[in-house]
Amino acid sequence: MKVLVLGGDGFCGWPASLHLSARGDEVVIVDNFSRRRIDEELGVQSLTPIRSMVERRAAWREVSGRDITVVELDIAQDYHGLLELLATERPDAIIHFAEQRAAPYSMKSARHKRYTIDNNVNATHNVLCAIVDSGQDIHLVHLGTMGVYGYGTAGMAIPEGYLDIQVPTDGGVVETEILYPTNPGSIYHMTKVLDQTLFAYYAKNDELRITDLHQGIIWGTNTRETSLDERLINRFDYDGDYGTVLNRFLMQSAVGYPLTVHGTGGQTRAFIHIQDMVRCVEIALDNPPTAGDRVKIFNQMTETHRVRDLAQLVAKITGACVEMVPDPRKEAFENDLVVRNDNFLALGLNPITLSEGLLREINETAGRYADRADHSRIPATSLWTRNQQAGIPASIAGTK
Ligand code: NAD
Ligand code: USQ
Repeated sequence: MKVLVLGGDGFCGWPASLHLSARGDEVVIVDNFSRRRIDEELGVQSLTPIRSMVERRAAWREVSGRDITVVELDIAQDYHGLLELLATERPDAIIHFAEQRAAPYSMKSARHKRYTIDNNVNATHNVLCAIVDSGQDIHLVHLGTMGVYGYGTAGMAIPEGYLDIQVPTDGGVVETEILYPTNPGSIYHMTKVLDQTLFAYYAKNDELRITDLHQGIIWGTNTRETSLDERLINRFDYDGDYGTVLNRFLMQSAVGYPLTVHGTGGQTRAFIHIQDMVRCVEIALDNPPTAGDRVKIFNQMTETHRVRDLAQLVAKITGACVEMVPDPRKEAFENDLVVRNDNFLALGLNPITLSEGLLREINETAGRYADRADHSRIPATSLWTRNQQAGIPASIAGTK
């Protein structure tokens, strides 16, 4: 199958591209390298020494004997470039990873909010519009987020996208189905809610074949393919804007920084290992909806955990100390989260669990590159409102 991987230089896109190339798919990476420019803007680099795309591609050719095409293109801004690319490449499927994906970055300032909305919503709409304009029957697989649902469950397990409801009418109770009500917790998460509406519209009006993967927080760094050669190594974000919670805890334990639990640490979130992410993308590609179907939604997660429990688990394995810090986000102090993920399990996903993988991640990645860490970039300082405070540990600020 020929696959365009939009955002193929990123944390998820790079390992997904290699995984698909390894199984024999023809892969075309499309990226504007904005994520590497954001590293410069924030003055921080991936903990792992990621190589340029030129080196990555050459290394993959050397290691696997397979080639990946790379196209530099801004899919949010260059609609005609995207349309031309579809005409020349004629892909069977597009995987869309190309969005600004950090909630804290999206809340930094008015400029960051506007950039995130502009980039993400335009990117998604351009892709949908170009598929229709091209006249081709291309399956679109999009990486969405568990955060579209919010993280409360009203006592029920969160279904995969759709909620069965009963509506009282004059003629009696009518049974119907709606998209699960949305409750985004940041400007970034809101862009994924807007994406959902774009998908529903294009599936209905143009009968596009669309799969939306509501993904939880990824943990881990490397996959089978990115581990084959150090030049293929994946990025590892640890800074207060892009680092996600479990990878931050792994890195903090490796560099001797207190594990920064925001607020009470009562937030429960959904998680998935990066190797399972690439497997899920493969499964989604191989099981497309039929033209005219509603958007196919999968919850792409394998476990749920409370943040303070994760911190305790990492502390137990490594001896790190846990520190409660102010929560820079406006979010629930405590929430429970139960999620259905039957679709992927039924299609053959065999999840990697935290208990199997944590120690390996610490030894192979966080510990190995610990000397590349800039400690000043660790605390989360982007505030959701003026009433929040930066998540700086008191022991580091010197106030304890
Ligand atoms: P990332 O920032 O590492 O990768 C995104 C890539 O897209 C980058 O290489 C960036 O340069 C590119 N890009 C952004 N805007 C673009 C544009 N307009 N044109 C072309 N390229 C553009 O992010 P990631 O962690 O790989 O996430 C990929 C997707 O998965 C995102 O949509 C994100 O919302 C979703 N997701 C990620 C996680 C996670 O934990 N990392 C969890 C759930 C969902
Ligand atoms: N948290 C801490 N300490 C930290 C970092 C985070 O307690 O040092 C807390 C946060 O306050 C939050 C939770 O951990 O309650 C999760 O934060 P996160 O940064 O790991 O995850 P989030 O901001 O939700 O975003 C990440 C990805 C995003 C993806 C989302 C999936 O960056 O692209 O969409 O996970 S989900 O969370 O399921 O919506």
